[in-house]
Amino acid sequence: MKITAVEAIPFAIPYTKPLRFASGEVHTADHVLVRVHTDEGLVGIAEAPPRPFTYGETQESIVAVIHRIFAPEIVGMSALEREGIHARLNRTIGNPAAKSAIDMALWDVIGKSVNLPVTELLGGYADRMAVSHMVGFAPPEEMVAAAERVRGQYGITTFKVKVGRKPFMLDVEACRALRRGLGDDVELYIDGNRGWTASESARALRAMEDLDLTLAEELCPADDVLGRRWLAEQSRIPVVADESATRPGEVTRELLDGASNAISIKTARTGFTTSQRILFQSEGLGVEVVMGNQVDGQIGTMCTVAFGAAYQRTAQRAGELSNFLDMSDDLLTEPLRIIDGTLFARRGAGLGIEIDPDKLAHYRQDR
Ligand code: MUC
Ligand code: MG
Repeated sequence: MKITAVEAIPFAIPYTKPLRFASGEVHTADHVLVRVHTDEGLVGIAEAPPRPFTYGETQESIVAVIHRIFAPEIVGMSALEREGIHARLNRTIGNPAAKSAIDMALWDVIGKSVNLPVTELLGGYADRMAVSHMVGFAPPEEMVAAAERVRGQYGITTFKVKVGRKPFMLDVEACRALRRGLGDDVELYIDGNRGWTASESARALRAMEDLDLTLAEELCPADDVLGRRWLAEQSRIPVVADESATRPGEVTRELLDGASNAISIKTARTGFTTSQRILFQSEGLGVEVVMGNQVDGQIGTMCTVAFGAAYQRTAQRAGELSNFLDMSDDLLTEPLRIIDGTLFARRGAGLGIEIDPDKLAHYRQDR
């Protein structure tokens, strides 16, 4: 099954409700649809969401690196040669979203070729995940109203609250309002996107000790090596590495430095192949993992749930699978549905999703 072409199609779909967090804002899903074609006529799909504030990639850079470097390197190879393909892609440093979309499109094509769902090929542990919803920056009453709406409409009861504003008491008050408004039955955890210093983070965690938060993600800068260790030592809840642990080597460094003791896995930046490595590494070292979200659209969200449902360690806690709810539209023929706080992986071959040609024609940016 030879790869005959790799397409990278830029598209743009506006958000109805932009997401605001300490390292940036997302108003439009300026993503790239990646399609890998094979000589058997099968086409694998995935999407690459550029996040310049974290990885330096832009929509233009993703299209360019795929068309100019990655496609010429892998056309002619077998779609099953994933290790060889990664060796070629990794001759170019960086570009994690572009590489990951190619990887996941290859898994989609492999699933289609054997008529099996990717989630079963990966691990087949479960067929669904509980959903965690991200609550972005806004005045506290709006954050509570947004969470209540999502709980009422979709049955979601786990919320990741964006923090990292200054003064940190703004976020302490927002978290307090969320706990008061939503009650004790919801799970709340926080993500600072590196917005605070280590000492602000320590003070904020102390000020929120009575709120029963379950996780604290990426509160201070990744390069504050000793500050992070100092913070993790005194934190009473697991400290999750997200932007600071985007590759297996960084995961090892974060954990052995004592800077974090849980890992966020995002298929948008490590695809399925490297996400497996990070998952097994975390499992071997005995740390918790969370399925994160890179503000993915519906294609990326289906990739996250296909991976997260496949393994016990990823399926056992709610995955971040709901950012697409704030988009005005998407590209799929059959939209994703979150019901009773749960999202199912699809039972069809590969990822089980199809692109609607009319929607793609409408939203693509290259014609
Ligand atoms: C997160 O977990 O940080 C915001 C930007 C991004 O790349 O991911 C999100 C959520
Ligand atoms: Mg994060």
